Amino acid sequence: MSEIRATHTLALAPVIPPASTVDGFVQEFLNNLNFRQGVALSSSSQNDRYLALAQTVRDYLMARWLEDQRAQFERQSKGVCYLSAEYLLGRQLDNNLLASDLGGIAAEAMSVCGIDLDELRGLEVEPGLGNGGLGRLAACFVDSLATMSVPSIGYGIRYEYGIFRQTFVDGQQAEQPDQWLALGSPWEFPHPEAAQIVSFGGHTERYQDGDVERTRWIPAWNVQAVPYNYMVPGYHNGRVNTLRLWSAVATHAFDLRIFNSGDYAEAVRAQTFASNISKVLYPEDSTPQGKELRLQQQYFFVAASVSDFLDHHLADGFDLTKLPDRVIFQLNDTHPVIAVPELMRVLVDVRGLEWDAAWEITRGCFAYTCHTLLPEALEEWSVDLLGRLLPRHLEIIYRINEEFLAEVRETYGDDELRIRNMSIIAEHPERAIRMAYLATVAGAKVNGVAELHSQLLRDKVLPDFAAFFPGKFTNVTNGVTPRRFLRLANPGLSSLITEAVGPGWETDLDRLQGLEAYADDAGFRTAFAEVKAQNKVRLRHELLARDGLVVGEDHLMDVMVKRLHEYKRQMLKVLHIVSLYEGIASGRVAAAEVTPRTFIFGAKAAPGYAMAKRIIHLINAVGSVINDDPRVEGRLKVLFPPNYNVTLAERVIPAADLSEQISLAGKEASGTGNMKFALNGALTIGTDDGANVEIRRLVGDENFFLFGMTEPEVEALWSTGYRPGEFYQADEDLRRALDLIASGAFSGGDRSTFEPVVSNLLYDDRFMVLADFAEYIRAQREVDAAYADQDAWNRAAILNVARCGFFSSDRSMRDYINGIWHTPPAL
Ligand code: 9GP
Repeated sequence: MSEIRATHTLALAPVIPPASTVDGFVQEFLNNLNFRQGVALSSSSQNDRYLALAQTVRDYLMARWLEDQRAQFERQSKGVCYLSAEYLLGRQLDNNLLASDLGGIAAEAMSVCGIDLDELRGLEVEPGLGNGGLGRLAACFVDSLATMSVPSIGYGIRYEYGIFRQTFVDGQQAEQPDQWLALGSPWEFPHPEAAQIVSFGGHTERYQDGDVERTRWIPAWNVQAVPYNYMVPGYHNGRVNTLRLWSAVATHAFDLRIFNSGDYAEAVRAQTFASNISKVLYPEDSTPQGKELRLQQQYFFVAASVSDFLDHHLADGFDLTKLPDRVIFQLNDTHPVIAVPELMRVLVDVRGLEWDAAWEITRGCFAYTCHTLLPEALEEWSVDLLGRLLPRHLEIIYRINEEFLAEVRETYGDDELRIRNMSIIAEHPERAIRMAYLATVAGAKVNGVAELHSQLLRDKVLPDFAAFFPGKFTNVTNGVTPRRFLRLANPGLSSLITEAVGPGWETDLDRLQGLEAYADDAGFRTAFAEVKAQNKVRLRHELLARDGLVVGEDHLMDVMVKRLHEYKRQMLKVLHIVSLYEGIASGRVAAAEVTPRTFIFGAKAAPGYAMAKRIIHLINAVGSVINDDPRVEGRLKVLFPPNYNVTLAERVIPAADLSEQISLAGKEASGTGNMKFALNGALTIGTDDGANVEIRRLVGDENFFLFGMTEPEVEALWSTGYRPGEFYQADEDLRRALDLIASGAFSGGDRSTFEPVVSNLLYDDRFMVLADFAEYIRAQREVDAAYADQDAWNRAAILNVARCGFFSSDRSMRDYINGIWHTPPAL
């Protein structure tokens, strides 16, 4: 970076942070309020105060941040560039106060100024730059990298509008734009002077460079990628890493000549085109949509990131053949995979390397994480589209494929079927680039995100590649940051843990094992139960204030929060609720016999995913009938707060008793919500899927409610021909529940409203809800029985916490470092 290279003596002067005292904090806060916000304390708005507070926290972190950037550049040791199209960051203020250990001082300072810190906290709009698990994982990983002092930089997109804001209109999902930037964004640092140019379209041409024939790309249009830097502070280690998100703007603001002629729309056409690229996050987490713009987004951010790294992070005269010793670009799912041909293009066309040397470098610089098992989520780009948008990249991909298939031929001979199966170019239904294949061929390592997922990836999704590249495939089970999801989200439990096992567990989560001994301590169990009860009260207040929803008092808190997708099987949960309701309403079951439960849902559906939206509608419809029916009063409650996000997760998870992880086996790659719940002392009811398998193994069968088919059983049932109607006929509870929905009982008597949901289950049921229903109900009865013995339940919950230290994202990072990145230990 040019500012780092400056040699003027003043440039070497240390950056002095404000004094770490209440007075120092107050002074800095008032300075920011006066000189940056331009207001006096007496006349400042709450928003001014929030912004000044955020600026003050930044000021404390600044010296370390600048020092870390300088040191990283000077050391030139191997670092990680994490390429991710999504970062679901959550609120920054509390996290940054916690990391920098300024919480106490800030609270006192605010009270000196007559300000309620909690009120300011509530003003922050979280940057929702991700859809769900994938984006939140990336946010956990950058937190861990900073906490473990690993030289790294996260690259992504600064979407002007993040994941849509969900509202319900008559129980149906409506999507509103997420205007997270509207009231100012104090955590970012724009650097327009460091913009990169990113090109699109046009054609390629050959030319002679001395004896060598070379290719150049003559693009049709360019946009500027403007970086916005975010601080990523490590926890109590004085380290501050960088997240660099790119925003697209036109290379020329507008055409003054056309503007003056009166054609205003045409005059700003380029500006509109460019800004569209980073306008909005695609609200999809499983199927590619809005194809062209999405590919533009992907190329936009990886091209800017690769150039940024090569131009600004390498020492002068850096020998590019050593690049694999200097950087690893981690590809977070297929979204950034176009970085592979981009690096090849830069090395060959721009830096003048020979193809073979460039390929050697490229193969050493990338690693690929796959996050899915759904074939529709493995992106493919039509050759036509990719060739139009990135003609040079298409040529490069063709050559990579040609050389790769030649190697395959050398091993297997002319086994055309195998060659067709392994080709990076799919031929049907249209010619398309299989991005997962490209990533697998180029990546030094390919990993799945839980043991079962990695095994299925090897055996089912990419078996030919696993055979061809022995040793390339590996597993890194996901993790979550204990700082945000335990320390911040659950202060009560955190204090209890610290009292029991001592300080330091936040960065060494295996120490939670020390809680094992306390599971048999009656006093500790009581204290643990008290914390859970307080967390429920906190949630009660939150949902009342946020959405006017009333949580049942002394209820088992049964929670299913995650994206709405058929494979996750929110429908199974609905059928359980309807079945309980039907039992009481019909008089067959006495209300007093049913464990009082509040069911909490949180879920956004992709706007184009009709079935998912119908299921949301159904959940709300079931909720409004049940919540109004005096026959189940005090027994059943169904709450669906809209717009589930990280901020709400931090309230819901610590209050949960039961964590619903009920996907069809073989469909959920890992899940990370499952880890957050277990760490916060909820018991899981779950299938043998994703990371549930590892959670169950660690917490013990007796502390986990397992149900449902295993993945091989699912496969076996499919192959013999699955007929959901047979399960419907065979199970009276199931029939009653489905019939009640079909009868219009939840739609004012209108049978047509939920008919598509019912018939989808009866005649298709791709995710085998009906096949697992009976087992699920059986497991839920076990839950009721277990919950009746509160003391035993608390013991099991404590053991869940004690045995889940493995699921720290710090451990995931260690696995990446040791098995994939080989970055040197932190200094
Ligand atoms: O669906 C997976 C989820 O199981 C996993 O926990 C998460 C993080 O690895 O990634 C999700 N995948 C996607 O969102 C798209 O591939």
